[in-house]
Amino acid sequence: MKAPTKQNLSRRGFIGLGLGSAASAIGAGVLAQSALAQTPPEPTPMAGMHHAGAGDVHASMSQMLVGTVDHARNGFDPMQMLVDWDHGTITGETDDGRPIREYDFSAGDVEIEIAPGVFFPAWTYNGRVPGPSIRCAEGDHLRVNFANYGSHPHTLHFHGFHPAEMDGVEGQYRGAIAPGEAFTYEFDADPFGCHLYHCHAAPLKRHIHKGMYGAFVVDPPGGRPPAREFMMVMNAFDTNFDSENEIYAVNTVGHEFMRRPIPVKVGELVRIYLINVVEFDLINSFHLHAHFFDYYDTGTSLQPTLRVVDTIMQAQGQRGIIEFRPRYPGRYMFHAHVSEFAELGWMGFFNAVNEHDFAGALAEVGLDAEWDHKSLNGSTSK
Ligand SMILES: [Cu+2]
Repeated sequence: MKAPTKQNLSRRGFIGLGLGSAASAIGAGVLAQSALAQTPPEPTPMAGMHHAGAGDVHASMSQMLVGTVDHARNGFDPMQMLVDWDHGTITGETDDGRPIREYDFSAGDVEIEIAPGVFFPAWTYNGRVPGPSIRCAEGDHLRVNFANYGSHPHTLHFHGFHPAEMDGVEGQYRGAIAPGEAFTYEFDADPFGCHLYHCHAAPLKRHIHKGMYGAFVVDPPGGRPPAREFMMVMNAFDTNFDSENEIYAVNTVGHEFMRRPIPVKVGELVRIYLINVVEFDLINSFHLHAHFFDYYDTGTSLQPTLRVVDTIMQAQGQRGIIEFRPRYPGRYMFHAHVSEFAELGWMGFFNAVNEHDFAGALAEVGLDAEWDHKSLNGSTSK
């Protein structure tokens, strides 16, 4: 076996790890020590971006963060993250005939742009924040190959039923996976619902707020009714490390959906898998303008747990499914019903249009038919 070189363990190397060739190099379970060569980025100074200076920020942005974020440089786009489910690769079958779904995860240190001109030294899964949006069907057998290319020990802790050995908690069983090491987590996807995974290394709040989390959606047998589906992780960033957040968002980039409203069609069912991972603040919330929705707490039931509401709240780690139908054409805000979060980035628009205007609404925000297709075909239940 060819040993990994320093070059293929670079940032691009670890992002690409899931895509084949490099994966075979970790079969032995230990990565070359050159993985340790990565140096963590220095914290970026954030003049004026702390709470005390928030008034200045607001004055300069008149309710909105000004400018645009370079998604190509980041390597991910919040708009694509709404629909880019990772279904893994079916690599076989269990003895009792269930699919074995395999996923590749690599941890690494990456600087990301979380608002126009605001950079954050993140710890990532597969080079992105949030990490890949895992999607599968209830009962699938999952194999999650995890390799740590980062500068700190990390784990993968999935919410769901599984044996203790697969719980991904530092100090327990296999525990934290050290830099340069690898481990495969293996368990059944159960129960169906809207779940999450995150790192469970100490100190937990630091590992989570640095960006180590993502969606874990398990489809029920038979699936849910057809809908346009979006994955939204409510997150936030403490850019000056004072244990308070300076930027709030859905899918990492503050006010992205203010700049680029999310296209939806009048009358269609819209389903949002909503997950709150915000550290340091006790409660987050989701409010939709001019509509009411049904809410399925944790998504573990096919019956709504709340009907006809326009605001829900989630503690950290809480999540659920929102369903609504746009009634009239127009732009409708959605945001945290905590004004501070909304002003610091957690606010966006849906752009509800009639069928004949939909292609235009897509083009306006740089989207195409592929995005439309993905938003309607994310489910793994057939
Ligand atoms: Cu970690």
